[in-house]
Amino acid sequence: MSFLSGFIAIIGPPNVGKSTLLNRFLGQKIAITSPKPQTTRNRILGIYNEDECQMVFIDTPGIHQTRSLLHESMVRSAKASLGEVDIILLVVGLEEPGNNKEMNIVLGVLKRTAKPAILAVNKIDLIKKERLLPIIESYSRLHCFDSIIPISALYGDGLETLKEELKKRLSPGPQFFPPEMRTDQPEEFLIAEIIREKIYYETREELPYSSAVVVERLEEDPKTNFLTVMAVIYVERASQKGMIIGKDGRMIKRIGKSARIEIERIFSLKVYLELFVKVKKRWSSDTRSLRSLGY
Ligand SMILES: Nc1nc2c(ncn2[C@@H]2O[C@H](COP(=O)(O)OP(=O)(O)OP(=O)(O)O)[C@@H](O)[C@H]2O)c(=O)[nH]1
Ligand SMILES: [Mg+2]
Repeated sequence: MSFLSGFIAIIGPPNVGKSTLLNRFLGQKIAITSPKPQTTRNRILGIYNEDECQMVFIDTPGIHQTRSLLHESMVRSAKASLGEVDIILLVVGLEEPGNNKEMNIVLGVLKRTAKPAILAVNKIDLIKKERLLPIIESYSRLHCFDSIIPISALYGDGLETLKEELKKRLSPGPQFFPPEMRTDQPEEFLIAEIIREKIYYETREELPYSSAVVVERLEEDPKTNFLTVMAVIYVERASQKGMIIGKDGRMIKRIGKSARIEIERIFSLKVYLELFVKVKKRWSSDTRSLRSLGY
């Protein structure tokens, strides 16, 4: 039998568990996740390998009504990913699609492609089976999906079935990436993302959305097994800088500590993490700033 491969875009509204699903598929954290919407800002590539197949997943920012240039660039990158793939994996939560504006945008995008589309209804651990059926029915009325699979990305239910459905739709093709490769993102990006994830968990209101992180220095000392990381958290206003630092520096210490612990675990190295906070005025609505921050 020939080798099978394909590119799969994971798309959907914000906060439905797309990145959680990617991590679960790969058995490794590639994409950050959080209970707040609009966590993912870039397309994140994750490579899944078996002896006879390779699936290249592209996790995307949640599609939503845009409010800023940053959001526009996020939604654009989600939509653009559809052009690059063979299969579309639409992930939704448990809300009835009904009058949900975001869902209508997503379905509109889907209708414009002729690619096979699988629907994964996620977070089924949160409801009783009887309540699931009407949700599945309403989705099946909205689009002709190739398959609809209820899953729990968090606990793993349904993921084997979903994987089989995806495998069935792969085509004979090459191994696009070497089998030991999990992602194409540089270490600096993953580390910056982990710091950003901690900001999503530790801070409130507009702060997560006004923060961007850039790793400016990354140095590994093979003799001591120490990884030195210097990163800058950019915010949009001076008042936000104060909030990220917190009283007596407590907030930035909390963010730094939880990020350091996770970076140490992922890289199996001791980490020295130094965080700086800088103001880049209104970066989320300025094209040049967005570009310089990687959006
Ligand atoms: N109960 C439950 N929670 C889940 C499940 N999958 C994801 N979550 C939670 O849902 C929240 C959002 O998950 P993400 O993976 O960040 O969602 P996303 O779709 O990537 O979100 P954006 O990147 O903002 O578009 C997190 O708090 C997850 O822990 C699930 O199967 N069950
Ligand atoms: Mg995400």
